[in-house]
Amino acid sequence: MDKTEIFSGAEALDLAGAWRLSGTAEDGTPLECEAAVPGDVHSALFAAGLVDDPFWGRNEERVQWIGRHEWTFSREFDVEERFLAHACVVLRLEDCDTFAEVSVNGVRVGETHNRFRRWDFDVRRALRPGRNSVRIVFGSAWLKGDALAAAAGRPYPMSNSDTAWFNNGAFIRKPACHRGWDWGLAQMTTGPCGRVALLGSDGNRIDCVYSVQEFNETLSHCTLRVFAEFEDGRKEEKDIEIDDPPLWWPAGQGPQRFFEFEAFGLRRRIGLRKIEIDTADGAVCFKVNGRPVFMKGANWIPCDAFESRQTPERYRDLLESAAAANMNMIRLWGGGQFEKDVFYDLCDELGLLVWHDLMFSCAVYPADGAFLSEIRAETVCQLKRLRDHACIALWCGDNECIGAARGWFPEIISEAERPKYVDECRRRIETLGEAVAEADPTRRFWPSSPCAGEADFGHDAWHDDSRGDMHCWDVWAENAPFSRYRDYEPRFCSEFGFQSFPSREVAATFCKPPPAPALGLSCAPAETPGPDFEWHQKCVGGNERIRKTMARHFAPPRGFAGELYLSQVQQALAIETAVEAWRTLRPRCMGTLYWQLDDLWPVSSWSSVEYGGKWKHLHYRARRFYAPVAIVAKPSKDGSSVEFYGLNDTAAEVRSEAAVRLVGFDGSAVSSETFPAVLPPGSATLLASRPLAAYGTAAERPERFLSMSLAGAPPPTRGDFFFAPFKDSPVQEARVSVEVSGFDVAVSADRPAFFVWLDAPGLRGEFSDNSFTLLPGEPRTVRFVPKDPSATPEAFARALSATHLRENAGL
Ligand code: BMA
Repeated sequence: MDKTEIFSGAEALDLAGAWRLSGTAEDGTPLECEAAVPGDVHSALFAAGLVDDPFWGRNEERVQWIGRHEWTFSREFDVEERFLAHACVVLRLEDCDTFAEVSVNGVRVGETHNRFRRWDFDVRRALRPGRNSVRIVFGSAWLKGDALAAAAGRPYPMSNSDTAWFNNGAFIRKPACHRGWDWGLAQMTTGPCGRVALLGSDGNRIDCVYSVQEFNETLSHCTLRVFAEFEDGRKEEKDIEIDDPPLWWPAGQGPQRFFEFEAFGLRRRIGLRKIEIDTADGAVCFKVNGRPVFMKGANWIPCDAFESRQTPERYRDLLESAAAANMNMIRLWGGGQFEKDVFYDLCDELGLLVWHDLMFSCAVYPADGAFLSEIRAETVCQLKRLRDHACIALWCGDNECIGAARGWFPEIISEAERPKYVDECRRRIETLGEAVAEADPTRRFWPSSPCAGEADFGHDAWHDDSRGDMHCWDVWAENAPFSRYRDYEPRFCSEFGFQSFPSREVAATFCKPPPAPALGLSCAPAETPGPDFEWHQKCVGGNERIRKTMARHFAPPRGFAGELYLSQVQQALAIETAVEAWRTLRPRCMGTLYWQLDDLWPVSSWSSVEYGGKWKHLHYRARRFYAPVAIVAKPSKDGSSVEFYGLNDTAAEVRSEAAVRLVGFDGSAVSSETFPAVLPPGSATLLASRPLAAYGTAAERPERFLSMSLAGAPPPTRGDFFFAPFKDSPVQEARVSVEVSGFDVAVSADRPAFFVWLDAPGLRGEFSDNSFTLLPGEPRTVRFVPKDPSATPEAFARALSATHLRENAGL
């Protein structure tokens, strides 16, 4: 979408560029440096060499003082006399974080107290021809939050950061995760993080343009009603009639076409599509252009703790990775931020629908009149900005706040007080619902994620899989086996996740990892990764959970490298177990969004893409378990047989043949069978069911596994099924050979090799496949697609390594 309209009807003077930052160091001595605007104080201090890298080691603790200080951003600029002839001149601030006093030439022109609103201050009389100055003094949101909390009379706790220093995030309208989260460092940053510009106008400035798409029943005609709101409060409308509208589809369903038009002197490009959500009988079924679509995706958190590094390239890299993994939906999670325009532009372009939380998360929030009118204004402002994006599928009131109000913080909130919090939660959600109805009546408002349905406060949406969207955390948070996922039959699972360690390459960016052990050696004491590594785990007990889970599944890890590798393998196994099981439930289940896509710093976390963009095992396997056409095996409910399902998310019937081979861990072919696979459009089909006994006795089965494939269907369509944990199976020493030619790698193995992992540390890019099973006599060629144009085949050949399960588990 073309966003120049915010300047339309107005002459703009962009104040982006080099500003001065001044404040005081930790010991109170004055401090000054250059600061890029848009930007934040942490980025500026780090760029100027005034603080150590907060990402390295345990430096995070040493930079906390920054969030408790006051910071001034200032600059000078020239204004021509002609510009001052405009009847109206405003100073516009976007993403201004958070509490700021703004003055021009020493004259106070306004103050801000909410990052999520756009601020326009009348500066015409404060400006003069020639040299001018602007000063933005940012107070500490941390201290402000503490003061508001002290005045509130009742506690308003926020959860999901056991290591946070600041705990009053509920009172301040800035990204909640700035205080730290169970995957994020605490970096209570501040600054003019978005656009700063002067706009001169004469009554014709368009404040926003948005539209309503009205389709006839067959979608062969669309009336596009385009509205413009002007600075003086005028509102105008223009209708555009479109025959045979070019439809926009989510990825995997059809092309992402756009309609271009001109209205009110602006050129716009939007995706035309009809989006509905069928919630009958507890369902959560997104229908696009009349077609039910199974939502496959992940949760999004802000892509960097440093605002200055939230660049268009980073957004593109991550969202392209999501689309490449066959995702069609991203959940923009409520503890982060309303995203930059580029995020939504890319989601439009790539066909990624957005489940859009409003910015509330894991907390009880106040609901006094001032707070409610503030969040109402913020919601109206953001929705008018964003509503023309085809990608946005719904507005959701918050993340996990119904649960927080109903039952969290028992040590802080007494049972007697509880109803007040639930009532405040209801009032906040009602206010948000009204704001959505006012600013974007074209979309559904979903009260909270998870929740059992519209305005339903009475259910435990974490464990009730009968209605609404569900957050399924038993496996990670309650240590349940991966098979627990199969016990649930969610209508839509918007969160479930399992953590892993980062790769060695990423770990090396924040600590000194121990040297890789020679193969065949066990973990020596010197290989313990140390406190810097542990610091980069923000979920209390997280590393212990990762290591204990390993003991359930695998022979002991070989050294630190083995631990890193196995942690990523088991994360992939966990999520694959869930997604495969839930996709077979279609149409009862119509969506799975795992937690989480990305990281905002290098850390052990639930992400499938590491900080910096490197894909973990999980992301490669997501590309397979989210494939539009796939074959999946899962145990029957009573555990006595294996069921084979064909999955088809495309709009066309697939006629294929399924092949199932029973293979010994030594590579021997035990038996095989084929059966027809006729997969109707948009379906999960039970193709066959076989008693376990068909695959051997209870003693024999752990020595074998199933390898499945679908013939003729678009790749990748292979899958495995294991009868026992790997540690109980005779996983063999296998020799995996690689032959490199350019960026092509021919890989082969003399014995079955599992979770074969190709890696080219130091080179950015992805393999066409990775984390796969390799059978003897079935070599494969995969291709590395470098992201840096300067990457050479020679550098690739030097960097390339291959490993697999047996090399990492088992002494
Ligand atoms: C969910 C999210 C996040 C959190 C994640 C992992 O509840 O909403 O708050 O990071 O779990 O604990």
